[in-house]
Amino acid sequence: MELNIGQIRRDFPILTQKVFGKPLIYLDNAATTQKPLSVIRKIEDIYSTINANVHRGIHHLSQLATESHEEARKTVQRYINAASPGEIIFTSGTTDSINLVAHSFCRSQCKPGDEIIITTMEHHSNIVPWQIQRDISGIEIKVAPLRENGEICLEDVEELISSKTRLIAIAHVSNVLGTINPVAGIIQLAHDYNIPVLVDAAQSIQHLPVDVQALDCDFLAFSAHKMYGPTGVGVLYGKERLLEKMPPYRAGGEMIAHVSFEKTTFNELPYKFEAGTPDYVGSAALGKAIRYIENLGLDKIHRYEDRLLQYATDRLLQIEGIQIIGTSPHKSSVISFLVGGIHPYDMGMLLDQLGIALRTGHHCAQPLMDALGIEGTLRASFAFYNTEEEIDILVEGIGKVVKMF
Ligand code: 7TS
Repeated sequence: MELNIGQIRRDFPILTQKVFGKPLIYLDNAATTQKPLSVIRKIEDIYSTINANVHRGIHHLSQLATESHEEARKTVQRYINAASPGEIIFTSGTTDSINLVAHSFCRSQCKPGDEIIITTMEHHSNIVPWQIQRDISGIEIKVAPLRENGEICLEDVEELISSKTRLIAIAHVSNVLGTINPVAGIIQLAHDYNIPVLVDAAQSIQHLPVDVQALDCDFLAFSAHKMYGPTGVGVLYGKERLLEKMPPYRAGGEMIAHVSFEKTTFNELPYKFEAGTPDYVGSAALGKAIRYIENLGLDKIHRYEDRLLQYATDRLLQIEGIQIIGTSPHKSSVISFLVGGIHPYDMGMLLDQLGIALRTGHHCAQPLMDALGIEGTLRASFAFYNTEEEIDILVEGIGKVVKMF
């Protein structure tokens, strides 16, 4: 049985909305996904029934809230097949997760002149934290180049590896090009040189199975809001033996074992990295989002989204003057494009009037835009609730805009 899209769409109340009198066609899923009722209701449910601060009270509600939060951690652990719940750190999102590693790893494992390798296609959140560490810790940043069709090649990464390389940090899937990077190969290669790898899974965790033990990645970062969960929550997975060696990133309550004015000792994993009250409502809602994905089945989701990607690519290529940016055969359901000389912003504004929500601009990947020699693109990114009919309306809409110019 394949996915029943009609039924799935009924789980997402926002999709029935009209925008400017037109049915909403939401194609900005790489920025954030919409939320199913089970996730929305979970948030309401917690605030209505068990709300209390976690890990602190012996009272009944606090116990229930703590159980719910820790249950969510186990759900995440199962979803990415981590070895233990202590390896799952709740953060506020991918950005926060990468900042945690940049700060804590560089502080404890890097000396001036040591090198971090990233790639040309990284989101700013996998560039700027390393630049800040360049200023603080004196590390150098090396950047793997982009091949013609928007791919990163193992040989190019290997060429950058030196005796000073301390970490490779790479996106699993590009939020602009849609390229699925050969992370398994890069991890194997890096491990041959004893170098750990951080995988930015912000754009893969909702589309592809990610098994951290099979991949053998050392760190993995992702956001709940891009996988049908709430905003404000994310995850950093880290191998226990690496996390054990890293100092806390933020300090405050929860992350301590004992505090005196003379000396403070830190809590065990994962709490060492979770200072302050965690988003225990968000974590439980993320747990629901994961269960929603699991109920549909990632294999079916992947098959369906791949079909949408092929359909949209074929239909878009029928438009005269269109240029698709990112043509790797290994792509997730993200399509960046430009049409003739029309500025992406103008096209995006006019499509919005037709109820079509696309992303325009540099997509927080300005160095990638520089490498491509463009200012920005239009981007359509698909989720399992999108349909071929919506793609037809998009293509029709682009046709209308082209005629206007
Ligand atoms: N890494 C990648 C590959 C991303 O696509 C994004 C967000 C992030 C990191 C940061 O995630 P956050 O949840 O911490 O903000 N990407 C996008 C996008 O493509 N459009 O809006 C946000």
